[in-house]
Amino acid sequence: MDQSNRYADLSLREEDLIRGDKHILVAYKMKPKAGHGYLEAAAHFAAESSTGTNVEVSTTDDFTRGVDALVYLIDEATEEMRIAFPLDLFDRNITDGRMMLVSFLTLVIGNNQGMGDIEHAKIYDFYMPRRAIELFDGPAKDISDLWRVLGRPMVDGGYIAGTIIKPKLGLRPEPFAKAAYQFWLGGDFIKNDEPQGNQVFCPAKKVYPLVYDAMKRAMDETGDAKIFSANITADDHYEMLARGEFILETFGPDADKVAFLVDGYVGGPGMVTTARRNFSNQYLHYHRAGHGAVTSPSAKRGYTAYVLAKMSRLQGASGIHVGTMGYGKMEGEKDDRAIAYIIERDSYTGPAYHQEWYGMKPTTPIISGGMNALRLPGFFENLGHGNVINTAGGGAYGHIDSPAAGAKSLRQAYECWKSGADPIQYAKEHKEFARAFESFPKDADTLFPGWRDKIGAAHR
Ligand code: CAP
Ligand code: MG
Repeated sequence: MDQSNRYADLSLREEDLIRGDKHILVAYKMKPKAGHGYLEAAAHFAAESSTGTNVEVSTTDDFTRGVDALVYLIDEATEEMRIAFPLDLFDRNITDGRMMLVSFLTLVIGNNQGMGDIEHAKIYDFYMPRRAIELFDGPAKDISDLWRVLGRPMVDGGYIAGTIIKPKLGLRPEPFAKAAYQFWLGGDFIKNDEPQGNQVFCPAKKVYPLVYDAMKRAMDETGDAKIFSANITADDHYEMLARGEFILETFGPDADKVAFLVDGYVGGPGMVTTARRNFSNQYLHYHRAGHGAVTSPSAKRGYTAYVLAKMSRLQGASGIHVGTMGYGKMEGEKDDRAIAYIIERDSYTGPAYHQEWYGMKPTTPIISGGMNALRLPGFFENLGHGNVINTAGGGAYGHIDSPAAGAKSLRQAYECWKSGADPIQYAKEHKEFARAFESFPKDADTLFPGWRDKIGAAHR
């Protein structure tokens, strides 16, 4: 059934929709199944994403039609489809009237995934009007709260050198805490790896007291504050509360040095909001493990990593993993810096829409995935700044001298870039950075050909 006379209005102008402040706009790459007209398929897509189905129903009235989602732009040649969703379509909390991300997802990327007349559709950008920005929680804490704890300037406080306790699983409490202590002798920030929680061989109630003890010893020995990002991911709301409360009680007077990690993609919006609203005094660290299923460039459905990061800021992520922009081990490219810019700036023009955030706190770009000291200078040059959290697992625990040396090599890489120094020259004067070349020789050969001779025997 062709519903384009109801669910499409190509006369609508995007600037008018934006000025009207009553619509969420969504930009898709959409391809209809063979044999289906583009506008017809797009209109059906909008119907299924708002007030309709595949046939007219007798119960529709004029008010219903007033909240139809409307296709307002198509370009079959580029598979471009843009839809305007009336703000009133979206579900609101009965508790406090706020908006919820799950309603956004279930409408704009719900039933329309897998329709019989759609080959595929993927969101690559969306626009939130001011009223929607006002109605989402946004972050409670941001990187400035971490800079405060670390004794840094509250603006441009710079690079936070972090790691992930590796191996990913398999450490019992004592070796786990020892690994944390060893890194903290040189670094700032440690996170649980995304699957680490309360495994039978490493019970939370045994390991976190030991981690806190390691933190205190490292702080005493270095004179610097340290931060731990503890995983409170769980299916059950009350389990999350139990984990968070235990961790805060354990870290007691140093609970301000604890961030809470949530595996936000696999856990879903409810889990993120449980953390955001029940522990709003803690930095909310959003790990996106699993996101590649929909965000990978090879995925034709779902949404992009840019969209995921933008949604996480609305939900209140203090920081989210944004990838390594082609410098690490995960999929990515230099232009992925847009994923950092949309979450850290108050105003940014993305691939389809300009977005103002009206003072909503920024979400920190968290850089992780195969990073080490050698890869960082190029990364910072591409991004243009170092106001990020970097968690390097292999890059710290794979350093041939020690995790502390690995941590120091990460910071030295940042200082090298910030000073504009030549990495080879910098390596001659900074042992841990030089030893990163020996630790990751394949990277060194690729990034700094002839490095052995150039650095010389200084730090063999
Ligand atoms: C990195 C990591 C992170 C990935 C996630 C891992 O470890 O801990 O989970 O970075 O990817 O398990 O692979 P390494 P992303 O530092 O040892 O690679 O940050 O892109 O979401
Ligand atoms: Mg991990």
